[in-house]
Amino acid sequence: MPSARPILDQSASREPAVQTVPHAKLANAIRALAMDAVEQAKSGHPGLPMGAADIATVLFTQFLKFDAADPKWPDRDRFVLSAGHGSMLLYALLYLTGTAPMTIEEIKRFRQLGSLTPGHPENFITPGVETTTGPLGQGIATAVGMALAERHLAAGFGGDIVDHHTYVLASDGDLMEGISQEAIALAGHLKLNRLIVLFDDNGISIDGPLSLADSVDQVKRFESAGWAAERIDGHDPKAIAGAIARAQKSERPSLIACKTTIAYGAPTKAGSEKSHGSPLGAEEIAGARKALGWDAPPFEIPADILAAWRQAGSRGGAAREAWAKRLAAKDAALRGEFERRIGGALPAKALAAAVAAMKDRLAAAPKETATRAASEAVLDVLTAAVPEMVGGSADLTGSNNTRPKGMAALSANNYGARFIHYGIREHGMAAAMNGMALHGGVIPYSGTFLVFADYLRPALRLAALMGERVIHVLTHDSIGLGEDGPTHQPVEHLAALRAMPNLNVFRPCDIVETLECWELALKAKDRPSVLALTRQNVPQLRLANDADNRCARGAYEIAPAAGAAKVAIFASGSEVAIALEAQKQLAARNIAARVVSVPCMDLLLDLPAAERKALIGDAPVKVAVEAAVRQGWDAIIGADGLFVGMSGFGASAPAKDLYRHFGITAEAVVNAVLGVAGKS
Ligand SMILES: Cc1ncc(C[n+]2csc(CCOP(=O)(O)OP(=O)(O)O)c2C)c(N)n1
Repeated sequence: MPSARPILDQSASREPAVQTVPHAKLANAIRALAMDAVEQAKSGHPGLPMGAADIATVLFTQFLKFDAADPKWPDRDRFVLSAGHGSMLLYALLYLTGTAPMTIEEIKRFRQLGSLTPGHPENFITPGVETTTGPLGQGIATAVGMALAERHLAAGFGGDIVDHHTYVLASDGDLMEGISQEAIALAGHLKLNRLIVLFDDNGISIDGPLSLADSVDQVKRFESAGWAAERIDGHDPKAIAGAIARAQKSERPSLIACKTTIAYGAPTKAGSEKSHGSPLGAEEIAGARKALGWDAPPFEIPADILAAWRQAGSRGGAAREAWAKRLAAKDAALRGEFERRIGGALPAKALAAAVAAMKDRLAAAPKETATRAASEAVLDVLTAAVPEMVGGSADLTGSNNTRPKGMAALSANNYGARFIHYGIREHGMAAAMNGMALHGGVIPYSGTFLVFADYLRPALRLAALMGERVIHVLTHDSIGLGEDGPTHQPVEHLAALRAMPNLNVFRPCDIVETLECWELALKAKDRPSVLALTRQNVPQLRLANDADNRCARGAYEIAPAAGAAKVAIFASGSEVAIALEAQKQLAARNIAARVVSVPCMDLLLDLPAAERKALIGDAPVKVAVEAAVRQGWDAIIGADGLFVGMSGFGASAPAKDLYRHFGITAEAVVNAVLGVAGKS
């Protein structure tokens, strides 16, 4: 466990000037940069960086285990600025500690196009930023996943190479958001004692004092969730250091509620919402400089102060080197496995062999089964081949079929296990999964009902934005779930998920496609995936033993037309069987139809135009069949295409009755085609 190592009394070889830099000057460097950058950009949030500067200074100069020379060092402590609007705090820290490539020029370009200093922190833009934050509550919930991944990997690889903390700076807004409740409950339950949340308890949000809308006692709230929690003066460096030192020793995750003044140092705007999200103005900044005793011009950090900060940035170098030696001394197989997993490479051979063997079995003995059960069979095979897969469910384990045989439940007594009971916390689950993926070494997958994608969507959106490999198994994917009725029957969800950039939405039609879609989801290293799966049984439609992954282009012709196609029927998931039946009925009327299975519309639409057009073909009549709303399908069938699906909410009844009632049948497809034929 890293101990408190104050930089100011550490090394005999240090420059005398550095040794004498007092805390206030180090913190004021952050304040000055935040004020000046926001002023220059004419937009941004100076209040939080100025208020939280003391907390951040103590953390970064005395506790945080990091090395500015290598911001990706796997055993570094993670720091998550949950209140992403305070991004200048993080940018100032990166610059001051000397984390390349953050420079003063980038600070001057705060919030400008192409800069390393966008409005909110983006992990894919700025080295040293652990996760994208901005939507309040996401950061703290993501950090739970990071802390969980740390414990999981420590159990697997040993505490001598995985041994770090996750620190969060959270604001009032973070703690007011509902997702924070899911996150703190999960962290408390799992006793994630490497998680330390520093709460910037300034009592101010955008509308004014928090008393307008909130009267929660956060310390009691966290305590009731199983955390250690205490209140301190967030401007007293000794109090901050004492609390962090105590938190590091705690058996539980820790909340440190740091009482602060927003925009500390600003003469008239400190303590007021006026400093939250707008430039302070020249006069106020001049007053703050005076009050803080900061006389350096804008964007200039006096050499002694910068040197002290740079020293803080490099103080973890020795720890990193020692860690690298410990890793190098490990058994070669274990080291190789650790490096592979942290690097995110799949065990390619084992995966390919597992997929091929399962295809052989399915070709020899086809299976009619629900695709959710197909997914379970696939997971039995894949989780054996890919040990970094960590599963879970939001209390629907038996329905989502995400727990393969023999996968033990992860708990505070068994962090090495691979199945997480997230509880009924879809949003917290998805955010924690993001944190695990960001931490590295883990491929998180999990489950809930497709209709509850709405409950996790904000976290999924961040996964898509960040390009993180998380896999959501979303079962009960249509009216085909039957009796639970319209509250549980997704209709708009496929369209809504397909609308999200950089997310692959898979809806396999049978067990073979389920296997292929899982393989694609695992291989999609730079994006999240959704697998939309049925509750009801579907026949195995892919009977040949195809060596290639036919789902890889998003769509493929599953049944060609006998002769030149007059009709092309496109379908996904459970409706592919309906399309194939319609093809037969049309053939009986001498109408040649081809059927195209569309397991992933996103991949199809991403194809180069010529390839996409060739797959879609030029049959004069195009029909799409999907037990969901039409939106999105026009890209394939055109505005004049025929659509057989849903146009409103479902109903409570057995699945077969619902398909008939809503007219999603082979006969309906045939009638739609004949209707067009009749008109022409
Ligand atoms: C989910 C979400 N809702 C709303 C916002 C817009 N927003 C940004 S900061 C903020 C509240 C600011 O209050 P606080 O969290 O206390 O931050 P401080 O004023 O201390 O900087 C709001 C509502 C957001 N970023 N995320």
